[in-house]
Amino acid sequence: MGNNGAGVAERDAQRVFSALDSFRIEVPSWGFANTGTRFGKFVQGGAATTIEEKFSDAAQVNALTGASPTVALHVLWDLPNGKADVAAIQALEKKYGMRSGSINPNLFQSAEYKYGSIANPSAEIRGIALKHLLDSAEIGRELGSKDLSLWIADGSNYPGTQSIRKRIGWMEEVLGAVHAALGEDQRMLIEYKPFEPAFYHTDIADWGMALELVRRCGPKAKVLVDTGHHPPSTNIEQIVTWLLHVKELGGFHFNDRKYADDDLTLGSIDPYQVFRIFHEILSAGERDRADVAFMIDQSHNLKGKVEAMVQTVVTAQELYAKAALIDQARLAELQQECRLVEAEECFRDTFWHDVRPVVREWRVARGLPGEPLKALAESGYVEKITRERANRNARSVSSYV
Ligand code: LRH
Ligand code: MN
Repeated sequence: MGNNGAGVAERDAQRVFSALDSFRIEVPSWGFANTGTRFGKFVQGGAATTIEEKFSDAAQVNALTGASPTVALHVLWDLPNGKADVAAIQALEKKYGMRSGSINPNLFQSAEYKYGSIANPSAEIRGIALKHLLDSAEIGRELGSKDLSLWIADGSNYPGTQSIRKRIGWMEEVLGAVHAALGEDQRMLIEYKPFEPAFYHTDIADWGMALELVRRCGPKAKVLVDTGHHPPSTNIEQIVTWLLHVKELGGFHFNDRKYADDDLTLGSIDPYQVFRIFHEILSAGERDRADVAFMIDQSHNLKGKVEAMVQTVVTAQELYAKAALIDQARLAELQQECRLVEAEECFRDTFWHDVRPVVREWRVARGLPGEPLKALAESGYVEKITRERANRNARSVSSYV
């Protein structure tokens, strides 16, 4: 990344342009809604409540960044009437020029899932969970969406209260049935999480458990890595590299955290971590990374929701551009010869490099605003939605209990 003249700059600009031309990251519908913690919710007047408002906000983010044409849907939150809501979603896709992304079933909020959903000791309740998963897969097929994204909150709060062993068997049974029902080019992504809402054991707690379940399900099942779902100081890029190596990496839920599953905005706490993850992806080669889905999974409890989402996509684009500038050939040489400091400098050099000017050039060259956040502020969009939605949002409850 030396500064020896225009040649290098031109070559690097090309690498950033081609990296950003292929970079896509999906936004979550729930990232635009009023969310909080168990200690309360700070209601925002402009927050989205209806699925139309979520599509409108997602379309605004895509119009400003050129990188987020799909919006992830959470079934019970966005299609409360299930398959009957598909036509309405298709109409919104047309109206806002967006596509439905991953379909996320809700197997965690209903009373019947107190002791679990697909791992519940009651066969009747496992049946209810399976039906919701099959309905969600059907919704995905009708919307032409590729990924059924499964997060299973199941677990227990006290040792001895549940058979961890039996629950594994029950999960395999249900997940196997879902895999068998998937459409031709549909996938199921299995997300792991170490704890919360369960605080003693979680049935799918880490990448090893998710990987084993994926392998037992079949070729259409892949592992989903939520960057917030690891014990502190976990080397997430090493897990990513393993999953790429065994060709079982399906995608990511990107966010950031300081302590637990804080769902903070990507790169706000540890941008170098995202850079290291993107490096493993980019050094994995075209074919291996072709089907790795990038998605955002955040809840914006304090930041303005649309601003936070634009900021997140912009940060992801900048970190991806930096990682695309790593001189992979030189790095491999230095690594092979164990020239540690030179290798680290070669690796880190682009992380220090300010890619914002060349990313701005890419935006303008693609007919996008050079500064998305500035363009959002100048558009008056947030003021407009706040005027339109404030009365309704003022009625929404903020307390937890
Ligand atoms: C669980 C999770 C999951 C989503 C939810 C909104 O923590 O990461 O991916 O269903 O957040
Ligand atoms: Mn997630």
